[in-house]
Amino acid sequence: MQTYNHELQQAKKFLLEHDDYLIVSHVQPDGDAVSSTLAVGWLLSCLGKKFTMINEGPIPKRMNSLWHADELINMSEQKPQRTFNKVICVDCADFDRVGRTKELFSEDVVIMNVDHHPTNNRYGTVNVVLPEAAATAEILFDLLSLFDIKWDAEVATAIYTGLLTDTGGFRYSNTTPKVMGIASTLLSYGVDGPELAESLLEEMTLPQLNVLVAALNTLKMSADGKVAWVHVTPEHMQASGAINEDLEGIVNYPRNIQGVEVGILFKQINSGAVKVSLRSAGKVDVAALAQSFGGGGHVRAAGCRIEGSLEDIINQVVERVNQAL
Ligand SMILES: [Mn+2]
Repeated sequence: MQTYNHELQQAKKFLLEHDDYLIVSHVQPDGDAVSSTLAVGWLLSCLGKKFTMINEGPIPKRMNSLWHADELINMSEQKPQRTFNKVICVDCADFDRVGRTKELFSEDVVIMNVDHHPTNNRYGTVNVVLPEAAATAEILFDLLSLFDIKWDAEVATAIYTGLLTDTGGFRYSNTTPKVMGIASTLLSYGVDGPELAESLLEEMTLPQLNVLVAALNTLKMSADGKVAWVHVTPEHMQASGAINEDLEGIVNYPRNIQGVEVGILFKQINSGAVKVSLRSAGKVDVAALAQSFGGGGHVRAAGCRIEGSLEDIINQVVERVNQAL
């Protein structure tokens, strides 16, 4: 805890000392990545600092109504013609997770790394890494609390979004008493909890439902019933009209089958690679497994990207999971 408090103080100093920051999060940003980016932006705007928020690609549409989400630049559409030497990376387990935004980092860049992934290798000059945190948003709640600022419903909603999405709606084992305490405080700041649960967790688009149906039709299980997996091909994506963010949550379906220890989603990418998402019921450390394929994540939720044919990669990964069992 002492280290964590010290790290938070270092982060505070970093934010007070400089100006003109670039705030980035990981490629294909999830709720925590987006809300953490916005929460840092909100804090910097309170401090009267200049900042630019950017991601390699688009943010999930369901997050468009969050505080200044329209100012979070999609680099694939609009690339700033300059570089930055003060960069804040949020929710990025390793440096490569920032994707193409690293093209905007100057040679003398100083990085502040704020993250909760146990696989984080502390690539920053300033690091605030707390693997026990449910979300990077939880760390940002602690960081913002160190400043003499007036909380409002908008920043509270951003942080609540990160907590809500990374805990699967306050259900996963990372839903600690501390998380519920923070959520309670955020509700008192005016967060509309039921509305966020509806728009972030419940609501589906028709393409999203259709790609789920296609994926579930590919369900396979190991002979002992402990591993279950589904896959999605570019053809499935095209036929359903789904986009990448629509795949979020699909991996939970094979994982949710009674008796299954590891659920996997294989997403075939056009270029001859496969994105693998792994969910564990607890026995298998899927972060370690994903890391051995060049990926990373959490003990119960991790992912990686592997070059090769869909069939080969399914065989390889399922075999490795069986070994780990
Ligand atoms: Mn996260």
